[in-house]
Amino acid sequence: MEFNHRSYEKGQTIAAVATPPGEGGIAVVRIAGAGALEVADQIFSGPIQSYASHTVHFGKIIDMEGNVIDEGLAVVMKNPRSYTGEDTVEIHCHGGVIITRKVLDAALKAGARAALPGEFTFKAFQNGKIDLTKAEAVQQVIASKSEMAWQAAENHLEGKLHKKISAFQKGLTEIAAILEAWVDFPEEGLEFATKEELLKDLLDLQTKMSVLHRTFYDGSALKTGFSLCLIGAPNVGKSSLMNALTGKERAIVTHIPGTTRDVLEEEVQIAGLNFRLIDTAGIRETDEIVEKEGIRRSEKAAKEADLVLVVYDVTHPMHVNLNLPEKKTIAIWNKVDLDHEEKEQLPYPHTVEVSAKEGSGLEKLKEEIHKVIWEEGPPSKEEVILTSERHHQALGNAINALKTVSEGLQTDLSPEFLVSDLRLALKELGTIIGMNITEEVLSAIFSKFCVGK
Ligand SMILES: Nc1nc2c(ncn2[C@@H]2O[C@H](COP(=O)(O)OP(=O)(O)OP(=O)(O)O)[C@@H](O)[C@H]2O)c(=O)[nH]1
Ligand SMILES: [Mg+2]
Repeated sequence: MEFNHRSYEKGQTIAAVATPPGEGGIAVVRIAGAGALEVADQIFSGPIQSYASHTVHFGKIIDMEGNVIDEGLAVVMKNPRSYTGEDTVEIHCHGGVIITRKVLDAALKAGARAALPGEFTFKAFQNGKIDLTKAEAVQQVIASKSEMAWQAAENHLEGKLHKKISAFQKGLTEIAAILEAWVDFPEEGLEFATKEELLKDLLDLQTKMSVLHRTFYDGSALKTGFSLCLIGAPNVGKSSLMNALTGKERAIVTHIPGTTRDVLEEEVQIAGLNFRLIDTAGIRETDEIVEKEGIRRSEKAAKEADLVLVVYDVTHPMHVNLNLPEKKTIAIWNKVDLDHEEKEQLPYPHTVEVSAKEGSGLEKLKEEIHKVIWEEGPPSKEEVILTSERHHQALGNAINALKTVSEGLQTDLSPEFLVSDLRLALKELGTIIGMNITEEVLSAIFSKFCVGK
């Protein structure tokens, strides 16, 4: 459904199922808006409107025809002390598909409107309960697939990104004020600071902003995860390794070379990160048409992967001709549980010995993956990392505008121009936290949310 927040009028009462569809212990139907208490009152056995805020009540949930749907709890939160800042009632019923639909239907018949995706969070943003960086973080926290992606989103939710952006804004506003005074009283020159001091402060801020800007490389990787491709000659144990790393019997394993014909994928968590682990057909010379196509796909998968694990059998060292980039390749000697001769030196800087069969060496392999991914060390838990393309772009625009200012300052450009570029940088920073933002951008942000959040 297209989310057009213009259709939402302040104070309208909305309702949605806030828990995922399917069977569960309980489900929650959320009602928020000026009429939330009235709506809930009509479908709950107790006098909701007379309950104190932040209290929980047991009762029957009843449809508009007076039929009992279920029994459950009503949680009452009165404005402004709720997520959205408006009156809110959450009805906890049994987690069944039919029950939750009936409870939601009852709320809609009692006067609520079906909530659009992200509309509760949109209300929270519009009512000033949270700024835009936090609103965006809400969805990211929900969508996080790995420990590290969650940590990055959680930092935004705690307001750390907002704090950083605000600090940049404050610094730039001070510089802008001095430059503006210079525009107004040119004959008095720069009264409150020398040009050198001003330039130093400006470059200092520019550097800090650039540091944050660069974190987007890590941030986007955290968000989307990494692809990890197993490649090698037939029968070396790629599929066995896929199964050992995922803890599932995902791929067929046999002693027959050429068992895997297609590209298989499975998500796996390694060292707090989300990986798409890809198993491929063994590479060899063949005229067999299906296998040939499988090998073509293997090579393509390896080329596109963030990281390649090239697997060798210690008992039959056999080289495959692949042009793998050294930096993103880890070589694996597999089957070290079997008797074998002295191993030769492989042309890759990262080499690990494992036995997919016995599970030995897997921890070392995970450590090596971690090392190769985070060449310069992983981000610390506290580090604020940009994860949104929108933030990355706005910060980049702000930095570019500042570059024009610092260059202009050095070449004695007229202060009017400097002020105007500085204002531009401030405006770009403002959009990150939701100032002067267009309706289209807001719609795009909130339409990615789930319904009920
Ligand atoms: N002893 C021992 N046998 C292994 C090990 N890993 C795999 N094997 C055996 O080697 C054979 C091939 O394993 P697979 O995992 O199917 O190898 P593959 O690389 O996926 O082979 P293709 O799909 O044909 O390219 C099977 O008989 C496995 O049981 C290991 O670490 N030790
Ligand atoms: Mg296989």
